[in-house]
Amino acid sequence: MSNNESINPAAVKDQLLKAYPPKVARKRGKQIVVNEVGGDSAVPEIHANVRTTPGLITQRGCTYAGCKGVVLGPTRDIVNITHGPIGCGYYSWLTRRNQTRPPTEDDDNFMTYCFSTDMQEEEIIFGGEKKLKAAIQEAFDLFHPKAIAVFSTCPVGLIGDDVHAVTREMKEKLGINIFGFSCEGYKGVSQSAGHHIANNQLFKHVIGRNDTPPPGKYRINMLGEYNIGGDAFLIEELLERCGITLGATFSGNSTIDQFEVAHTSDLNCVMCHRSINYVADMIETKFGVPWIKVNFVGADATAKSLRKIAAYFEDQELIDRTEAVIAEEMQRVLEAQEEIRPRCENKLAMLFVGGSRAHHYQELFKEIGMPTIAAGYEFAHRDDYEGRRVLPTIKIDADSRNIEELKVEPDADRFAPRMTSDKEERLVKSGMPFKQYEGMMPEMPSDTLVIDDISHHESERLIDIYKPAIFCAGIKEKYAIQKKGTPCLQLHSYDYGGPFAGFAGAITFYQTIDRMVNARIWAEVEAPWQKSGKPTLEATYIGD
Ligand code: CFM
Repeated sequence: MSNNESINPAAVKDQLLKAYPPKVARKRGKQIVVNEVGGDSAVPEIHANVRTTPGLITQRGCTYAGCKGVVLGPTRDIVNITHGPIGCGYYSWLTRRNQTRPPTEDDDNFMTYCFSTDMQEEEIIFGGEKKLKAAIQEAFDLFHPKAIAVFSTCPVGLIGDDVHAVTREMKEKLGINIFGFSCEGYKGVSQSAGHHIANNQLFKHVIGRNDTPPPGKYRINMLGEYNIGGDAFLIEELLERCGITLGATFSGNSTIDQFEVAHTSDLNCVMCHRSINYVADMIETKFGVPWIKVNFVGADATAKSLRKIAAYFEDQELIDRTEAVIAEEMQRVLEAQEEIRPRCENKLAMLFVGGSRAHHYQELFKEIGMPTIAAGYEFAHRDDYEGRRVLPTIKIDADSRNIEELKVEPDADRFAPRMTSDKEERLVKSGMPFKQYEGMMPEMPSDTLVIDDISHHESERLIDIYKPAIFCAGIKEKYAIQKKGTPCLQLHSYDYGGPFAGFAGAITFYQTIDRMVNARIWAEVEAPWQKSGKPTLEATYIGD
């Protein structure tokens, strides 16, 4: 462990900013915050969801990635066609992280295919709509899918192809659900804009198309669980053991049929607040389904989330069954913690990931005694850092105005409040956190560093200063970090490990971290001649 107690976080911030020209330092200065948790969990304001300064190496992805790769990617029976150059489709073909389990071999699963219009120079010059129509027709003829979605890449927006006109025309012609997304990579400041665009279209074109509720007494949806490395499989199994029916997951291990009936469930549980809080809000307004924030990353968090769900339905049998599952699982979890904690305790973690995991994974580190000394999101908004309480004070800028905000009204026939006002009052009084998310910062100790959209330079300096035992990030950062002698766990794909959700996943995580932070190999990354400053081999030319 480094002597982090003697490190002054404000001085670290100055160190990080020192290399920048004054204008850049001023902007980054507002995105690097020394956390300070006051009374009533008040935290300092952070600058977030703003454009990355050109020239800085960011961890971020693009809007298309957020829409196609993240939100729609894990749904197995929609043919997702990328309208654009082949690279965009290929690099968002996430077969490793997006797992799915069709119930039978005859069920559609298109996730093993990569569909693209493969735009060439000719289409960039003369337009690509004809090629897009042909691609939709070809996919229809080959697969007869229930639905086809079309995703716009940067050149599509630049040349002005109208994907919505094409999808409308083809929907009429082929008689299946076909819809498009204006999710050009440049459309927003990050993949966050892509989530919003994806969710708007799913809400307009898919959710609510089938009013027949599937069987099940206690029916919920999981929102913002993308089945990375198989996480959703573990969550599904847990819910089933407790007696809770999962109507739809947006969108890990999902199908379009599940999306279409999602509005008939009785509760929405939000895992990743950043990517999907819009859907939770819209379903509530239109159909009357309330939502709560849950977290299935971390054993304690999993237990807490299951208890919240069971409490919502106010059925003693369900509550008892849930408690029995928790008790059984926690025994194994505590045994694993006891074994691993002494080897990991007080080793420092840093997490710089996406828009929710930098928060959720702190839970797992805490459970084996590892403090998170610095954390941040790539693209989250202020509410993900500071909590939803700041929503009314977030300024809308030109970039966020660029993304459509749907006006949603209660449905004239189908709006059905799921609770009587008595029940709601009772639950709220007992602490049921409807429509709440406290954010990451109130749960981090004071004097930790919170950094939005961290740059490569800042990551390197942080590692030099704190010498963390582990740094969690993604594939773009992984090898640069490891070359500095610090192990890096990818939290976007779990490298080749995981799943990490629920109780069984927590144990796998403890074991993974134990192996990584206690491997002696990291001390050997520096070569002998780098350590001594002198060459270890000398040679003299002796001539012939
Ligand atoms: Fe939500 Fe995600 Fe994340 Fe995200 Fe992502 Fe992701 Fe992520 Mo990578 S939706 S914000 S855009 S939890 S792809 S499944 S791992 S950056 S922290």
